[in-house]
Amino acid sequence: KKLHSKACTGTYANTSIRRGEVPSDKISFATPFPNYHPVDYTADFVKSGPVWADPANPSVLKFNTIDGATDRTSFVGYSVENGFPQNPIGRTGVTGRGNLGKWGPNHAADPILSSWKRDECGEKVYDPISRRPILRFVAIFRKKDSEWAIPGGMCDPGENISQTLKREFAEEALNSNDYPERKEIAENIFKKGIKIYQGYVDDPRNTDNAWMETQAYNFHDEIGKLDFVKLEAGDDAAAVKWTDISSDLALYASHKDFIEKVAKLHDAHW
Ligand code: RP5
Ligand code: MG
Ligand code: MG
Repeated sequence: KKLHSKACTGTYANTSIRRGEVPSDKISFATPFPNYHPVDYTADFVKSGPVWADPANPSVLKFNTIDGATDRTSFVGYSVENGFPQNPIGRTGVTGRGNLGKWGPNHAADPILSSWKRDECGEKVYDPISRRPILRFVAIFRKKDSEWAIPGGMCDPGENISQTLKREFAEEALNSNDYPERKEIAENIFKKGIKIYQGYVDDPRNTDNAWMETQAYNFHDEIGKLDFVKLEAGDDAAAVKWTDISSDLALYASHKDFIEKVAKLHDAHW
């Protein structure tokens, strides 16, 4: 599986900045590539030093450990070259932090809420070809990227994974920013989660020195008791909806891989 398909060709994330070219056989930093000419890019909104961003100079940071309230450990492991953390998957054509706040790993959480697709009589709906029941999940539409995605987000400093999963779901799929009382809905939904994935994410914002890592959890509603929860897009989500799961899905970053794992876990149509 190619872990870098969205992070080493064309332009960087949603900018017009061209990534330096990285032939597919030169992705690994272990492969010599003397003609490598990455573009150095850190977005102005990162450079301006918002609370969630690291200082411009990484030499004051402690890598591969918990550094104050920031988790700089990695699920993959990485080295620090000349003071700069190095992308464990390889070259991306961009140095610096791009749109990401942290040098090295930027930790996120992805909450995948699933339930069975049902007809008007409440019976499970089967795919006519695979003959497997169709699973659905709550997807949001990412404003900036114009792509459907899991309603995930960055871990706040000091927050544990279960708090991030609930908070991000509440913000993006329940609009808890405008209706704080809806945080409680998320508290109740996310009780028994199953870890689907932890590791590197093929995110279009990744650079040679900053990248996304996530923990994706599935919260499955077997009996459809959550089908009536009122979804409302909030924060950086422009829309939210229950989405049928199949291999035809096109989703942000590595999210399709996570959804495939959820489908297989429940023996659902894929
Ligand atoms: C992806 O970016 C992760 O899988 C997660 O869904 C998301 C976190 O970033 P924001 O939604 O906060 O932009 O790599
Ligand atoms: Mg968010
Ligand atoms: Mg998000």
